[in-house]
Amino acid sequence: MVPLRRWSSPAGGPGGRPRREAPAGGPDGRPGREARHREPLRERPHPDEGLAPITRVGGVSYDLVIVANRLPVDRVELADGTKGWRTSPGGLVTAIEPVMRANHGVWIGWPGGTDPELEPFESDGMELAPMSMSAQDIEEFYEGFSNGTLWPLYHDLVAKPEFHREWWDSYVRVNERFAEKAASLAAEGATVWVHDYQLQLVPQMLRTLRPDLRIGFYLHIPFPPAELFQQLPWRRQILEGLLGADLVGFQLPGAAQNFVRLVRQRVGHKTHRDLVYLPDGRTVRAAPFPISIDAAGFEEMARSDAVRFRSAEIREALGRPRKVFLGVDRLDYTKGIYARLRAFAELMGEGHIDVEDAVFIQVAVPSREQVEQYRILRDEIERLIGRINGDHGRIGRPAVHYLHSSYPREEMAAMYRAADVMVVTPYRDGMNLVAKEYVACRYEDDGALVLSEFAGAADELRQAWLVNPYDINGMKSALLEAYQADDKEVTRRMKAMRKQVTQHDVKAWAASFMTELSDVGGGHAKDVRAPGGE
Ligand code: GDG
Repeated sequence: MVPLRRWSSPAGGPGGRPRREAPAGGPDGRPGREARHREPLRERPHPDEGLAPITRVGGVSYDLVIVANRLPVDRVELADGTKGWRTSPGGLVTAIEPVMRANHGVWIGWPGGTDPELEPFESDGMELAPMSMSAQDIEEFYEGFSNGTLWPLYHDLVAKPEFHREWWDSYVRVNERFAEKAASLAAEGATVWVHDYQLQLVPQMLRTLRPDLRIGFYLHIPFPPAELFQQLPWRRQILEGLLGADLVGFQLPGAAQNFVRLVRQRVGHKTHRDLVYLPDGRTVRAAPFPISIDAAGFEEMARSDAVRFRSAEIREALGRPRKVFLGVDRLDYTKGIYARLRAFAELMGEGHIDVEDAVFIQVAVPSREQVEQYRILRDEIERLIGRINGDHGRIGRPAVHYLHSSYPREEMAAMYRAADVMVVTPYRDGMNLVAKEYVACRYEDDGALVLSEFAGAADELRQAWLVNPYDINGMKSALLEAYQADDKEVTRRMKAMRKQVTQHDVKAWAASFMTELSDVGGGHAKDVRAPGGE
């Protein structure tokens, strides 16, 4: 296996249970080769001493309030037993951090674990307000309703959603607490931006508490078609919760249309195109805002000496294969990791790809480890990789290099730089930032992207080798084509994709959402029906 350095695991992962502590350096516990002569690419948790509590004058509050399930930092236990903070990975963090810094707002969210509620504090120039979660909240609100009901339901039933009334009750309670916290921190007439499926009731709850606020909501995952959404016993409450916002943002136009259609059918409000007219005179807009990345930041990182050096070192450690395939995903059943590895293995089995020629690096970032389905998925993937390496590997040359860990951004950039073929094959994905990050790092216009049609990113990255992840043969053909494509073809495609990603970066995404949010809302003079719905 490649001695990639791990990002030291937090003592309390989501759910407050200990995660496997990762050794520094190589997976065997010895320092990686590079670690002996160079400062490792690693993020370190910082202890509490560095944190300044925010001084609020007379209960002063914020003009911009971000409300998300997670804070951009995790509460972790340090080696000496004291508590500290560590920047956490994830799509939302990557996207929101620059917006927060530019606007100097406050971010409300859960730092992981079950510590009691802490005072707001400043970290890395960002003001953060931690929310507490009890073990019951984690089990019923987070692992239960959010990840056991909504996540599979919103991802095309890739897994079977479970409906439990006590999970729903917990979802309502936690949403209420988030809404109350936001109401207490927002200045008069402030803008509040609520994020994602865990907090869909917050907009309406917050509007009831603070009618003066301008409220935006953004859904990072897909919004399902009516045929699936209507299975949800609490469908109407969710729709009404979202309608508390002035602007409801989605990744893709289809999701916004699904929402408007459901509001018309299930709540009975009058709608016209992307607008919903409420009986109280408010107008709500539902529109697509495809999220992106800090493209310039990724490119700069990829160009840095440290990352270039590290990327060469990775290829060297892999045994200098001619081609490197790469997958980087949270270990989630929506991401299609199993199917892509099977496709790769079949190509090896059929002699199209030789292990002396090509290897696959699969990074599987630990995720939702307390949820049964995720543990089963991990076992299945690890069994498959064992079989692939047993069948196709040679001494010192495994076919698949599997890394179950998370890494600092620089290490990710080094992997993106080291990879000739990036393989992103989710069954369903709101956007998929990994695909865009890969493109941003390929500043030499090389590198092939194999991308699922069912990732939101496929709408923009049309020049990728697009695949249906349910079609293993189709996926094999695309992998092979990408592997064999000549440089000219690869460059033509990558150039076009780079143009798209650099021109539509996360700054543009946030700016367009904020601009729309400041434009919408207010009254209408429509004669609307009182909600009848169902
Ligand atoms: C949700 C939606 C939507 C991953 N491992 C590490 C790490 N990451 C970063 C990646 C990327 C992000 O996490 C993952 O984002 P994705 O978009 O690929 O997927 P989700 O986590 O499922 O995100 C998704 C997204 O929200 C944003 O709206 O695109 O559809 O499902 O940025 O780089 N970062 C670091 N170390 C890791 O080990 N530092």
